[in-house]
Amino acid sequence: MIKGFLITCIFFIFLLPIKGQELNYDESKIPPYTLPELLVSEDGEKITTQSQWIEKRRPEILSLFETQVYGKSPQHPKGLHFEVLSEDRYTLGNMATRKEIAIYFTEDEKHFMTILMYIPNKRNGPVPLFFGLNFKGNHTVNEDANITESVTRMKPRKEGDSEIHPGAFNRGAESSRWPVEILIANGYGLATVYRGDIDPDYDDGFQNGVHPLFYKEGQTKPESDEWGTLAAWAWGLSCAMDYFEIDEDVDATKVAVVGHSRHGKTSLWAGAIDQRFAMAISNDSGCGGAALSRRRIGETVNKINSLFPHWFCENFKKYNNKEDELPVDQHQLIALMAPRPVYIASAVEDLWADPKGEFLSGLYASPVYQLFGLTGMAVDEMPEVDSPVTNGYIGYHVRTGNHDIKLYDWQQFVKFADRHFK
Ligand code: GTR
Repeated sequence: MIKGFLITCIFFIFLLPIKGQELNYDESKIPPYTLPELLVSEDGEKITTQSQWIEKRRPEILSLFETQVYGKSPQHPKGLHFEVLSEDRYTLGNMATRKEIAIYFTEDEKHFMTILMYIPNKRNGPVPLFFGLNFKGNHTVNEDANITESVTRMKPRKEGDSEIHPGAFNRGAESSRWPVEILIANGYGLATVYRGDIDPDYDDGFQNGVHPLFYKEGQTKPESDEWGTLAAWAWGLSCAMDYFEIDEDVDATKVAVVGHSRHGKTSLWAGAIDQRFAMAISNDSGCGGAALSRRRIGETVNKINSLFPHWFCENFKKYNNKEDELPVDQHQLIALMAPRPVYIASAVEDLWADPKGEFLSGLYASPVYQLFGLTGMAVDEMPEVDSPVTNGYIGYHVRTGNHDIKLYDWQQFVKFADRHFK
């Protein structure tokens, strides 16, 4: 653990500058920038009504994010089907029912992801749900010994090694990030999927994961404007929505898609491509998530594309060190949620993710909510640490501490969901 941390520090301190990627953490060194217009369409028309936004401007912005940032995803496959693999009514001290559901992407059932779901036993009908990806496998989310262990898939350590690492992570290893019992006690269900079920998180030229299922004849990797790994993850979450719509225990009109860090980027993109998600929550999502790219503080487009060449579409690399040429910025991604509620969470020590840039995206997305007669961000200035802003449809907090998703974050998400779902 400590060894891993030290290696990461050494990596960031030494290797990045060597690659010519200077780190800036100084507000005063942010170059002047102009954000792309939110409410002026490509042909110069001013967007002043909801219908202009819905019919004209939103599709333009969505399409730019699709072709220039995350990449276009295919339709849900024809073979998409589901199977409830297990159901246990007496889990978490008899407070919850645990279900595991296979979401098969193909008719032949060779490619699937497994949803782990907890539903409160005390309920009067279908329940609202928090839903998001986990990093290390479904079995790491809770100590519950009966969760089926995910097949953990990671970069092979050396040539010839397998990408499958059995037993790589202990049961409950990530439980601090998933306060299941608290969600259940508050009347919410929780559903989660291991990201590696959809696409393992390393650059293998898109040979594993779901991408090859959609290659046209002769195609060996996505086109420049087609999906990278983040888009594949978001697409997988969207496929799960098809299942939630038929699960009688779930209120599919109240599903909040939630994610930390790279999964926070994913939850925002999932909320953009699939408007059935009633809320999106991004925790410490940073560059390519809630943070404005043009601020170039902490992680930049060039850095993220070098460290994680598989996350975005190939076209996004055109903007390495050329943020001003990006036809969009991340406030427009937040705006794609409108009029649905969205929550942005930051951590004050997480300078790599640019907390201020995360706040500003929410602030600058707010004019779209006004078109719907709603308040987006309810303040104009970044709030103090640990002082959540939750009056509007764009919630925000910056919490004490480091890059992580903690109980404090979840407590704010529950309060925000209570306001909008109950
Ligand atoms: C970092 C990456 C961030 C963030 C984070 C995470 O290394 O630079 O953009 O996504 O990983 O997902 O934990």
